[in-house]
Amino acid sequence: MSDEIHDLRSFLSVLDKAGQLARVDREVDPRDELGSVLQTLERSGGGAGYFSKVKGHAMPVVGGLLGSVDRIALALGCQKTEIVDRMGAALEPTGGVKPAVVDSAAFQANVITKDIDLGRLPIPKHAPGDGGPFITGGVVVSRDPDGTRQNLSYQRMQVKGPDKLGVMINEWRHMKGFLDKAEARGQALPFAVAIGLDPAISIAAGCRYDGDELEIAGAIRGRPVPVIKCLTSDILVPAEAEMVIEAEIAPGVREEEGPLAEFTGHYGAPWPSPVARVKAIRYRDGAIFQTIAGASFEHINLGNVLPREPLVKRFVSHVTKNVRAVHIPPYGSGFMALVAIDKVNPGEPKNVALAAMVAHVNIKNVAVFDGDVNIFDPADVLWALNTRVKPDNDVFYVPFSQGHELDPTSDKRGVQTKTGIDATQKDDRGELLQRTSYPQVDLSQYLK
Ligand SMILES: Cc1cc2nc3c(=O)[nH]c(=O)nc-3n(C[C@H](O)[C@H](O)[C@H](O)COP(=O)(O)O)c2cc1C
Ligand SMILES: [Mn+2]
Repeated sequence: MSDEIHDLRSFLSVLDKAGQLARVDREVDPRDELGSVLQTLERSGGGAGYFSKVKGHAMPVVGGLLGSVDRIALALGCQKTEIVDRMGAALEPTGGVKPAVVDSAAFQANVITKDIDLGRLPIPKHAPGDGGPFITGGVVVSRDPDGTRQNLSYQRMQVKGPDKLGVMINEWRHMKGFLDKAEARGQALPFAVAIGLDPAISIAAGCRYDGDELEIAGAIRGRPVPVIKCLTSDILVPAEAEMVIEAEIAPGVREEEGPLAEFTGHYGAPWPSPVARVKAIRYRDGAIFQTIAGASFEHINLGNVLPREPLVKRFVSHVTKNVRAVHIPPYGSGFMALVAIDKVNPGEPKNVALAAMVAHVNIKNVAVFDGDVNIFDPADVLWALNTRVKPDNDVFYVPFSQGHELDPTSDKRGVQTKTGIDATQKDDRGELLQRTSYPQVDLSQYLK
């Protein structure tokens, strides 16, 4: 299946065939309406959204593509249970597949370098409290001013004028290192935004990797990502993108940017962010604009779930040989890890919880289950938490440990309390307790 996917359009047709694309043909306002439709689709188990009529624009918009485990499995061409190991393999530094430079791209069909007007693009204002329209689903391609190393990342961009963007770059991002170097020399930092992509590239961009994340996308697909040089810099961008925006950050300038719905499910505060000028926009004929609603499961899957589940699996595998499944549920904003094990020793679940807590700084709460619990089903998770946990024995805290600054329970430096929960069945009652379970039937045989 994954062989079929090489760009956005081929992924959309895979989603459509699988009944995972919700086509919205009614006119939808990109301001405050499109984001609500996306979020409603996601929370009701609907498909990704394809908006054919966006008010004031000829260009269609898609969003929510990687908002569910089913669609992530389709994107990776694997079973749902294989996602963690597929990502683990793709993130192995030795497994990277370098991109290959090509000499033409479909987005060369339409080129704008004069009278740039971002208002002509269907850039949504997603959540009601967002500070304005933001490019959120674009993958930023930047380059170390000292060399040839490229980097992929998500840096949301607020539209601040016809050719002006506010670019949010956290302190610890690779792109921040590039910007610091450029600014120290009084130089501008060029970058490109690739929009409308093979989901392997979207997934790679959310990963932290000490190299060019295009190599992760290549590893996912098992072949090089075709790339082509920008018009205004030497940056190499994915050649099969729907659209490429080229821009440049002015050195030393900061202006207020935000707020935007954050992965924590809260609005972030406005922030003094760098400012960029757009120099070129190119797009394919019939280009489709891709977006990600802030605080959506898609946002959390890309930034907090897919890159980190392999880390949790690796860390817990150090303390037990009996890992059945690992999951960072998007509804926990990336702060919770769930682990299912076939328990051998009574103390094993707590060691597993401790290991998961240090796999990534954001992991705050860890619950460890028996192998019969489906940790991908919130109903099963809550059932086990309520019927297999004796809090005085089974819950422990690690106060004053390091978490993420944006976690609303942490202090300004990210110091918070981590919680471990042994939600496995305890031996002293085990023989009395047989879990009820009804065989699952094929409902299509009953509902005609
Ligand atoms: C939808 C989405 C939006 C994001 N927005 C920002 C942002 O505005 N600023 C930021 O610094 N990181 C943001 N992130 C996080 C990082 O860009 C991203 O996870 C990436 O791994 C960072 O790349 P790096 O490790 O190469 O620095 C966002 C992540 C996602 C998935
Ligand atoms: Mn990086």
